[in-house]
Amino acid sequence: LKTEALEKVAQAEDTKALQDVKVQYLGKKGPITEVLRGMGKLPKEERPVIGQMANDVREEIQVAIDEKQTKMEEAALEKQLQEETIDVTLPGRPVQTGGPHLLTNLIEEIEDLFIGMGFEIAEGPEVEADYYNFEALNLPKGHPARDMQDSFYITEEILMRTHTSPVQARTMEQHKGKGPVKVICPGKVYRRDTDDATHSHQFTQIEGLLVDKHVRMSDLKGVLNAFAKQMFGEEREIRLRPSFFPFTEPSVEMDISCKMCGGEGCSVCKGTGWIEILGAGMVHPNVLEMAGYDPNEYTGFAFGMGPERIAMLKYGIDDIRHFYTDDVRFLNQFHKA
Ligand code: FA5
Repeated sequence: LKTEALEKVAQAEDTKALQDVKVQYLGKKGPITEVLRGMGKLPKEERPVIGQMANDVREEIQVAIDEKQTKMEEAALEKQLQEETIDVTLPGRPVQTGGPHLLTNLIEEIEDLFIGMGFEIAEGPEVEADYYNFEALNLPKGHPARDMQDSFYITEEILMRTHTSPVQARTMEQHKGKGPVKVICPGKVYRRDTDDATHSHQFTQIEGLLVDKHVRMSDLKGVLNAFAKQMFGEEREIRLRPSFFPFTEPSVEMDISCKMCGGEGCSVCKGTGWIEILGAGMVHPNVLEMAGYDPNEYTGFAFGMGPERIAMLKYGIDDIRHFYTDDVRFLNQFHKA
């Protein structure tokens, strides 16, 4: 019986078969239980001998089953480990990494250019007082030129700034009418403009302001020329047109020849061959005076440019909306390695 049971244990191929063997030989209806149950019928002197023997056999079969069970579990674990092995020598899948937006990079490039000419960086709030956005810039309430910049008002006196020019007024005020000011002010601005290929309702500007004794229009021209040549290269054409801003007198606008059509005229430059990138001029005496500077002693120039337009011209981007729709296929082209 014992040999037969041990053989079956050895032959069992899975836990189910092993369990069957256990039930068959050690179960309640198994032969060993039967022997033990029939002990009462045996002569007294045989009982200990038979009992001992039955217990020994049961013990031996039980040990064999337990060992087999452990072996099976180990084998199963081994198999699982082998199947789930990770091949660490396989090349990894490339990880998509983000990077600074192309506008962030361009703004930094422009900042570096002006820092190289001795300018410092100044900042101001995006939620601005009507006073700094308009009044301090010679645009009193009801001035028709306020319509040039359709605004998002928050209250009657507070709005989303429509340009970075309020930082001019704030910076001059901080200097309390004394000493030179030479800053550029990058930041976001907001207008109720209808979005199209060259207009966005939220865009960025970089303001420039230089105030000192004896600053002339030719200084403005020199700085803008140096900037444009470094930004676009010697071969691109630049032109200054007379213009109007209430906070500068005289005022100009600077255009760069269109890269898309090479000056022939296309949908981006609306057939003109030129794209306007900035407004500029000599700081109006009223603006100097309101900020505490004596216009008889000090003069200055200021400019405000649109980095989106500059990026479009520099990289040949045909629609300003690409900057703000977050299409990674577009953005990835401008990631620096
Ligand atoms: C101004 O905002 C003046 N504050 C600029 C200035 C500063 C003049 C200092 C004189 C002295 P303007 O509205 O033209 O001006 O805007 C300046 C530049 O911002 C434009 O040349 C253009 O490059 C960009 N810009 C204007 N409106 C938009 C728009 N909706 N979307 C994208 N860029 C725009």
